[in-house]
Amino acid sequence: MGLEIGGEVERINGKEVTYHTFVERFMKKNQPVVITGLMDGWRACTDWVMADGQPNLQFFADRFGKSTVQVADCNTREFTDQRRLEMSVLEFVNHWLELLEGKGSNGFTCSTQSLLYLKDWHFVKEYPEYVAYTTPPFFVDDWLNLYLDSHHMHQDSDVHHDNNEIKCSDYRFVYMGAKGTWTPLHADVFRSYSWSANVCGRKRWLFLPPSKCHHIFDRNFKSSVYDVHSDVSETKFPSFHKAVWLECIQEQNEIIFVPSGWYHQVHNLEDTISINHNWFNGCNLSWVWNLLVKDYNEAKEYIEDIREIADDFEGLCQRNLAANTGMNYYTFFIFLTRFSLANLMLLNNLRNGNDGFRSPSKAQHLITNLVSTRKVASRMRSAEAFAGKNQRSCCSVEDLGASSDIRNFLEDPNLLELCMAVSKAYDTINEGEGEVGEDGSTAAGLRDVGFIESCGSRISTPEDLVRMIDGTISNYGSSFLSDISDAETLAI
Ligand SMILES: O=C(O)CCC(=O)C(=O)O
Repeated sequence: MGLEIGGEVERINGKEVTYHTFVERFMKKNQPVVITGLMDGWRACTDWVMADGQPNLQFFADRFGKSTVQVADCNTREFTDQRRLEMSVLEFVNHWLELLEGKGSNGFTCSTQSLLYLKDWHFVKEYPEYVAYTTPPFFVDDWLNLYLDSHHMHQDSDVHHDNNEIKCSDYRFVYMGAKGTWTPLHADVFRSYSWSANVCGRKRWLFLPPSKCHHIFDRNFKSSVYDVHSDVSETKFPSFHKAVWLECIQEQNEIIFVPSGWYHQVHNLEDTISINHNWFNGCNLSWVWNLLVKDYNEAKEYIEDIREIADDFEGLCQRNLAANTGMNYYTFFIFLTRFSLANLMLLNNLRNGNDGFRSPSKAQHLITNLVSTRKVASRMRSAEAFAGKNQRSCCSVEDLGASSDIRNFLEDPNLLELCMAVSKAYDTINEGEGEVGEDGSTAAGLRDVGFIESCGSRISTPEDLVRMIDGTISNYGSSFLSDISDAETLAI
């Protein structure tokens, strides 16, 4: 039985839409969109593509051949994903070239050859000096990658070990696959947004909005359909036939914005190379927390029968959550704390600037971030994980900062690095909007944080974080905040 396609993804010209409009129409409304006009001048678009539009495989072999990458075998399912192999880029390219040579004159490949798809290559981390592209301004408010550029998500040695070093290093990827390679049905990690840019080739995307995702789950909401084009069992997935899909054919030089929680399956219609980032920010932060709560409840239910005999049941749930989901309540909380501090330091710096309040949009942005962080932190307050008796699991030595003096956070040079990166990102956005660029954030200015310390000496729980945000914001006084509308929504 075929799929019911209910419509197509909207298309816009990225040059004709402002950042503000993009946020309102697509990020906040959580709607997918295909965007043209944002890939001009990318080095990837020349170096990686031959004159006839085909991938320049020889370039990859020569320049990046030694890199070790993850490759999915598209013909073999392993649990909820395709089987992954590890190989060098050179081996991957050679396999691809063999596939091309093995093609008959009719264009079909020999059926015994496996269909390999290079995925999740942390290209930017591995080749920082080779600037393949610049992130379009619509996507630079990326808390996830900004944070991971200066911090590890996991301090806990259980989760953070050398093997994970590259795997957890960032969420900026290159994908490369021959015609026919594909990605099974899924929603993105952390329920993040993603954007995916086609450097060459074409992709077919099928989307299902979050409100309709129950159609692709089994009766118990435990497993979801793997391949929408396979013979999906009606007994197992009783309402799958009711799903109505949104379709999109993404051409070369087009970028697709994938909103939070939308299930999607993707097929490469031609030999394709794409660049892909996952990210979240103030607009979809609550999606991340909702997912953590859902996955935590599942992790807890799974080991409920050993609750009585476990020394540290909560700690065990949190370790399992981190292993399965990539984050747990504590890592997310530390992330929120650091990110809020960076926002507060930048805000303070803007207020203290000698040249006055030069960047109102930037201040507005920082406040909006704090508002959304406060909302999530406020919901986190009731979590058992932060109750007094469970603080021990949270405050392991490695979870530096969580239990510590606020000074530990503030004196960490990585926090300063995060501040600078956030500042630069918001300057980029504001420049695009025609506002004056850099606000002149300096390390010395950012370190002037007495106002934050005055709000309490420790941030160990979401309650402390909420108090710090409220306290420092109110510290600014109404004159500073008078033209920043979001500040009002902080009032409790
Ligand atoms: O391009 C692909 O094969 C998959 C990309 C994807 O799933 C995503 O960007 O979320």
